[in-house]
Amino acid sequence: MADINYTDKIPNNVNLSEDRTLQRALEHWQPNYLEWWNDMGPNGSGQHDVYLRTATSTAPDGWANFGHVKMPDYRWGIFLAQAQEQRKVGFGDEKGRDVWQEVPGEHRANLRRIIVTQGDTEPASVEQQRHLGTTAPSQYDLRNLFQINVEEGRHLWAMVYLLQKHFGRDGREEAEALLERRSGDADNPRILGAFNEETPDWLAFYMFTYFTDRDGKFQLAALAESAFDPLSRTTRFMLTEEAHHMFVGESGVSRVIVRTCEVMKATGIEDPAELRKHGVIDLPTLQRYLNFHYSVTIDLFGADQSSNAAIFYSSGLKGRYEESKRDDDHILKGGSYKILEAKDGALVEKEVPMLNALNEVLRDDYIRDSGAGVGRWQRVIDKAGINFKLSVPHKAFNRHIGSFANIRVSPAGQVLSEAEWAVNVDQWLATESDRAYVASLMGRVVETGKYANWIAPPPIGINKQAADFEYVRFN
Ligand code: BYC
Repeated sequence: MADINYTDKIPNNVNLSEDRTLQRALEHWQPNYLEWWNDMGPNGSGQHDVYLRTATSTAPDGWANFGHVKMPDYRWGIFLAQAQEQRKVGFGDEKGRDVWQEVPGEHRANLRRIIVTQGDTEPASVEQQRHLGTTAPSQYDLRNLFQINVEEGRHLWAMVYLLQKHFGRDGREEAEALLERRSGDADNPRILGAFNEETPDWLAFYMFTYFTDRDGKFQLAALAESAFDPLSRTTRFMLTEEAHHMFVGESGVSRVIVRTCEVMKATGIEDPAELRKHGVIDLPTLQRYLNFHYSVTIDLFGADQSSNAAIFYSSGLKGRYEESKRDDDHILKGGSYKILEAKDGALVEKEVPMLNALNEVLRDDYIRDSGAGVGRWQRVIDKAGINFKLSVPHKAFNRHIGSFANIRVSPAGQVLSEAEWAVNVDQWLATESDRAYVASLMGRVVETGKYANWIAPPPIGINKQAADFEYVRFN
């Protein structure tokens, strides 16, 4: 069923009205979700009419409908991609067998853990971005923020659906707990590190949506391979929404660079302190933000050697990125993979069993993919004729998960002493003064078609709207 039923209280394409128990459980959860949205969702936005995209169908060509919506009235629901007939398990010990429509008892705990971890990131990101609406650089950007927020809310619904339909009482308890944890809370934090960091300003927001939402792309793609078919179908549809989030990040950073380069060229100034007097974000500060978001995000792939990852793969719960395009046996027993470890003050390669290195395999796929956008940002700088090289730091830089967690490594990949790190860290990671400067630029721009001084307008509007389109009616 590709078309979504919007006449039910909870929009869905899973025939919800035929499963009364599930419907009741979800209708019980719905007001708690709305209460969470009102408490932790976008600050002060309850009266705005926002030009949002709503899914109407999960068919590849027909799912978007644009119109002004009050966000608390957004129709969050349950949308699964269409089932693939005769789908077979594509990897692991059960390769070639029919996929599962129900959770096998022996995999229940691991599947629940994966779904909860995925689900936890969604409300976390909304909480992290909660206050950004009050400093949006334009209506266009504000609309994009809200679009991302409502979709992350829907991604929470996607995971809650799986928990409530397939995990009985435990699932219902986990669904409640997803509304109780809070990003950055000392007592009840979100599960993964990056989702407890702050997103204090719009440069951080664009970096987050470029880098951290891309972790979403890779993790969701790995889950889309799952033998548990409902998880595969729901993550496949989530991936279509994720693409827009990464676009907002990539184009956002790009527009910051365009504006900075414009001012650098017009004034001939290269010195960051002097440039700041013109109210734009200097490129070294942008690089330091990049270093932070990149390193925090690659931590999200977990430890470089992980028996969890091996179990998830062999039991068919979580595959690799683009599993079916890979030319191997999709079982991986006996294979090996090279990871890095620190030895005698240097980083050296070490061969480990492939199955245990699957977190690292996914991280390396991510690293390749995320570098491409950084290359496109570099081209903006080169085209402006400015002599500055952006780069992604070495994968051992500023890590807190895995074998690099307890060592200090420079962005170039040199193992450092604690003292060497301390002397240089302010050149590599955004300092308090960088953040205070960026915060000082964050004024709210509400006029239609106007943009803050530190960012260039987008080349084209959302849904090809004209430059002066009213994306948000503030009422
Ligand atoms: N922070 O054996 P390991 C998205 C824990 S983003 C804190 O490597 P595993 C989105 C780990 O839990 C995509 N703790 O673990 C983006 C384990 O704990 P226990 C989110 C961490 O399980 C933007 C221990 O360390 N989806 O959608 O192999 C906006 C040992 O580690 C972290 C998923 O992540 C960390 N960074 O790998 C909105 C997919 N990393 O058992 C949304 C589901 C590890 O010792 N999750 N630990 O208590 C998974 O597949 C896996 O849980 C992970 C971790 C890959 C995350």
